[in-house]
Amino acid sequence: MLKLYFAPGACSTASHIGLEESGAAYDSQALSFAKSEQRTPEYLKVNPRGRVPALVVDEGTIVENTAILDYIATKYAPHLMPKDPVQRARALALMAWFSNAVHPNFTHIGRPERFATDAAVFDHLKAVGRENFHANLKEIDGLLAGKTWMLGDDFSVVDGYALVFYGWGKRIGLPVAELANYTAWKDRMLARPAVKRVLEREQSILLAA
Ligand SMILES: N[C@@H](CCC(=O)N[C@@H](CS)C(=O)NCC(=O)O)C(=O)O
Repeated sequence: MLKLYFAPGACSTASHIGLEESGAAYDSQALSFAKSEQRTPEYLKVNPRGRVPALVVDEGTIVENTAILDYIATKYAPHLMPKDPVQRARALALMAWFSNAVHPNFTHIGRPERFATDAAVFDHLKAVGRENFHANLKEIDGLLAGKTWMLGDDFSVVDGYALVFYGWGKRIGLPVAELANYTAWKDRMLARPAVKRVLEREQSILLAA
């Protein structure tokens, strides 16, 4: 049996959507960051880094959205990743970029103390993070031009990951509605029953007006 550990509204929404779209049976547990539940001794046994998502499978625990999403597609839902090697490499490249650039830019806004010890530079780090994150959202908007889904005609696990950042942009008050391609794609995402179920379970800001 699979078990997903997630936090509502966190980057783990990507894996949550991937699992729900895959149709695989899974159990899940929500952790509250407000209560620091990602740092309890019980959870640190699951993921010693104290981060979500973590997916417990028969053989142990898988962490990192990119790895979890690739695992889900490979094992349960091959239609959620491209079969062609070049297209598959492009899907992985997008998820790697989400993980190593887009997500850390957002982290600068909420957790500047992770990038500097001098509190005098925190406001600067927040401002630069916000600017860089906004630029990333604009780049995603450009990538979606003329496409139905992130990779083109076929929905994939990359789509669930891209939705995380639209929600975060909305949360911090960036003018996401101005991003025409990204917003139209977000509306297509919200029309998918599996996506809607996950967002309702997580009480996502994406469902608010
Ligand atoms: N690159 C990792 C990032 C994991 C990560 O940083 N998750 C955040 C939530 S978005 C977390 O668990 N934060 C808890 C904390 O920092 O205490 C992935 O994609 O899985």
